[in-house]
Amino acid sequence: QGYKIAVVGATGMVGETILEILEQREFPVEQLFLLAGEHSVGKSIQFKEKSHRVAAIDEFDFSQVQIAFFTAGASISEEHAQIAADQGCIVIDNTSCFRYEEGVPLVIPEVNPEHIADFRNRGIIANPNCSTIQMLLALAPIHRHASIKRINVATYQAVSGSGKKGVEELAGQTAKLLNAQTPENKVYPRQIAFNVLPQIDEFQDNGYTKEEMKMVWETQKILGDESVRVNPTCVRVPVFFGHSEAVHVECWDSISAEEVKELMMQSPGIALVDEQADGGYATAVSDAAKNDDVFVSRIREDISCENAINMWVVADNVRKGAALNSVQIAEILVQQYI
Ligand code: 2RA
Repeated sequence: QGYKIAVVGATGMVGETILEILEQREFPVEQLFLLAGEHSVGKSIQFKEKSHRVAAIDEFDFSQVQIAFFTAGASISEEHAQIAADQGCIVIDNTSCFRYEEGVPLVIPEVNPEHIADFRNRGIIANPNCSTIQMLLALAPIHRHASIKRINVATYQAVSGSGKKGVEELAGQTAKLLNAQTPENKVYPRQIAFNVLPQIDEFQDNGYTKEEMKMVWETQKILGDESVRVNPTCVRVPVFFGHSEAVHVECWDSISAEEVKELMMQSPGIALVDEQADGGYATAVSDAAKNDDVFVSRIREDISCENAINMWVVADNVRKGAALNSVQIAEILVQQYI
């Protein structure tokens, strides 16, 4: 049996990767509808060796499909996603539009697949933010084993998190600087080439950025535990693909580095790369980019605090951080619900 699928935002980086992953994982697509905002209408995209024309979302009747992936930005989701769900399809939304709404499940398939059943409330399932997904893939087994009290995390996030325009800005600025020209900042408020920016998304009233608060709100919702405290600093780095995170986790119960390594080895979706030797750890470029796993390295007990562990977590932000996670949600939907 095949399914009728729509991809909204098909020409963006995440949309393109969703199509690539649907094909790679042989998702049973019977019919595919590619949709986008006005600027991309009429473009042609290949899927399974067939060319598909991108159509306008405004004219689309979503009752023709069973699943619609939304990945065209929060304003498009705000305008169209609930209408699409009301027309009868299940929306898997990749934006921040519905993540914090009650009744909308926020799902990482390896962590809280049981929440998918709540799609029945609104017809919408939200995909978490990339930096939360990779962190919780590594931390959920620890939470189940030793009950997490507090998470301290610093992220090192790739420019592909801002889509194609982020990648173009880093490439363009790098080329200009290497040719002794002055770069322009269009996407980021400061130069990103050869630099590190302690700001992702807009500032909130409490002095944190929205990207940082996403890690707080989403962790508590996905783990179903508002007592877990999260203290994040989110940083943009001049890396094209792959977010890295230095994670420090403090637990209520005792936990050792050996136990964490054992948990990581048993957990689906995680690759443990942890040799105490030069280069014996995962990095964005050499391990995470273009891979599906979340890589965990540098697991060690905190020498300054009881029941606490430090670790390094790296993943492809466009794949597991967005497209793959959405496709995995769709796989569970078709296997168990529709
Ligand atoms: C970023 N979190 O890396 C975003 C992408 N969703 O900018």
